[in-house]
Amino acid sequence: MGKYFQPEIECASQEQIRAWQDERLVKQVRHVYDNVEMYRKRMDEKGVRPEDIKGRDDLHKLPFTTKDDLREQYPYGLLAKPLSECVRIQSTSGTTGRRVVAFYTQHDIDLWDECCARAIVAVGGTKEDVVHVSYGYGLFTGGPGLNGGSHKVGSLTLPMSSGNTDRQIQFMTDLGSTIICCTPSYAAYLAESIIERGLQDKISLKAGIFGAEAWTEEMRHDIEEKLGIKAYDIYGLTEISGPGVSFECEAQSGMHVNEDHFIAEIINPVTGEVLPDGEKGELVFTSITKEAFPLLRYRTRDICILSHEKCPCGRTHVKMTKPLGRSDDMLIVKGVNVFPSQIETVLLNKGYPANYQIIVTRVNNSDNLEVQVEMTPEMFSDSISAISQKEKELVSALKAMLGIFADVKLVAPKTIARSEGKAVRVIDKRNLYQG
Ligand code: DLL
Repeated sequence: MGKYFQPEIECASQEQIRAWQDERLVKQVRHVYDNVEMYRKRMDEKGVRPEDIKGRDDLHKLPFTTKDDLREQYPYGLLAKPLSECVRIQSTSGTTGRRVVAFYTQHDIDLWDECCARAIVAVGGTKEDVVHVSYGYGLFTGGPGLNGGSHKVGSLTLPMSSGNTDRQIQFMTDLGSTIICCTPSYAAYLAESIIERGLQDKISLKAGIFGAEAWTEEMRHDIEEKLGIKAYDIYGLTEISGPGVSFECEAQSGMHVNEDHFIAEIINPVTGEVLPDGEKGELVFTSITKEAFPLLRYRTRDICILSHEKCPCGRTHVKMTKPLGRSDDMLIVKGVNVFPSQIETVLLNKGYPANYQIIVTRVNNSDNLEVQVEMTPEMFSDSISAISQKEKELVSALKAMLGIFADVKLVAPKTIARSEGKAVRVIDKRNLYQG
């Protein structure tokens, strides 16, 4: 049996978890009905009164929330507490450039930190550990989330943020980092960089907490072998708090959802019907303890399977598989959420036709985004230097929209294959989703 951060919660009986969920859901529904106009309207339209929700069994009566709702309500529409009680925002990119902004009270930060602390303790973290956080800090939730969790555990926290690999490795060797938190692709890159420098013997890592993007079992084995560590998965999303919505334990076979804070459901993405354990569908979360930004039945678009099977680690909270795909077209490139519609908006605004293709590859564990765009016949007759100037303009417009570099190639008119049905806009050669 492993160690737990909050054993009485993490190993509570199913009945106890259920009782917490029933009680907290009733309170939460009242809170959002009284404070968020969108939910009040939606519930009124469905003819659902807050008092109709007596517990988890009534969850299906509540309306869903989507990323579009978050965009439309930007920035304050879904806020359920006065702004004066909020202490933080975090954010992620939206579909057409509008960002999604999530708000936190101090209570919300505390519960998020606790969820991340559970994840750190589950991989063996204690106050004796040196937790090296190489997720980005800032609006992205990765850095702040694991940082907060590490403080709760009492570990020495290195707020490295991402990038500057030489400095990462220097701190890692000088300060004896024992737990590394970053994206799996960065972990793989770090591993290679450590090997290249011949520093394998100088590092003291024992475990890694990797998430924010899809990764395969092969990648897990590769990282484990190269760094000589155990590699654990962690899942989360800004809308629901950030990393730590669920986390892997020593069994390394799916992630325990922190069910005392988030109720997980799997639905058929087309019909919205709730599916039983073991069936594959879209993961939906209801946050039952958050104050500032509580969402009802938020559709994550991640395709997963839930399981209540007994876990050897002793935790009783439901397990979710790694995301097995998306029910929308969102890509995660270099850890950044990218929607094809964002790219299309840039192209159309700049006067290009909607004939384009987005090609994502992974070279040396680093993602590469290429956008091929057809020129108009007029552009095609331009000089090579004029064309390369146009490519540069598109690179910077895309950088402004997405926040990451995309390689742009302008191609001759009518060279991108036309499709008879749905246009094939995205070619993702990474094969990250399994199952
Ligand atoms: O990526 C939060 C996070 C930070 C999770 C650090 C884990 C570690 P967003 O930027 O809002 O938040 O992106 C959320 O990323 O809906 C999934 O599609 C994807 N995702 C997150 N974790 C995993 C994972 C953070 N372990 C979106 N495996 C989610 C696969 C993941 N996909």
